[in-house]
Amino acid sequence: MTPIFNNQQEALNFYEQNGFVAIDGGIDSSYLSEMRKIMIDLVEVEKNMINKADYRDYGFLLCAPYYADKYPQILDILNNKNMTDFVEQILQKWFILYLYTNNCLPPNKHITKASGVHVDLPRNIPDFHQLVIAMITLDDYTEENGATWVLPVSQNEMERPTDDYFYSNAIRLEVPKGTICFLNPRMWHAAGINNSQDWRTCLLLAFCRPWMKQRVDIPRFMQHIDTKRLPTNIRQLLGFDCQPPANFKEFYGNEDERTFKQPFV
Ligand SMILES: O=C(O)CCC(=O)C(=O)O
Repeated sequence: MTPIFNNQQEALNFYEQNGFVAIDGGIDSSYLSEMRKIMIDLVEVEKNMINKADYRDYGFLLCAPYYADKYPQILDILNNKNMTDFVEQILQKWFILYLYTNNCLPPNKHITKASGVHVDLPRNIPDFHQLVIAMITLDDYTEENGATWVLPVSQNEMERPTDDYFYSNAIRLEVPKGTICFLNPRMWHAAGINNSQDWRTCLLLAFCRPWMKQRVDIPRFMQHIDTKRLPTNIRQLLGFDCQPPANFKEFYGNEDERTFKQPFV
């Protein structure tokens, strides 16, 4: 079994060394079950909506917050302090969501786009963290249902390892549901093959610096939703406060007057 950390500093040390770490998410099991069902339903909704013959993203949602009108609980995970405290140690204050998706592995050996050996970020900036990925397991991850393969200490390797090397040296993230697995996006990894008769599900959140562009423009994706009443911390994480300043007050004003929240440089 993969070690599960409760202490943030120990978890951070393990992450920095190995390129991944698993922590206890402290998440209510009824929330996990509810989200599992919602994710599996939405995977079908999105597939039918995209309706393309060459659709390769089956099992993956382009922007989970898009569905927060019907399923507001999708946003509740953003209040998880175990997750946000850990990410803040790496990306510092005012980090935002780069992407909020999932990777649900369909039953019976269906191959998904994450099944091959890959990294999630093509660029490497030595000694600088651009993104942190948080994979929140909604099922127990086992070898049988496709627990993720990770290659420890591979986050600085630019070359893709051969499949032979990868599968002889990588380990599986065998963790219970409700675990938050943090992945350095430069670490070589692969989703496993789901040989079971049921879905293997998770939430996948990627966080970036507030001055970076999101993978998709989440605030514009949510235009059909009344987001004004969302709590400030949730709006900030969704990227509502990261517009560059457009006038003097926004640049020089007090922190709470600014429409963008990012450290002064
Ligand atoms: O679902 C998994 O096991 C891994 C997901 C992954 O590798 C990805 O989405 O890039």
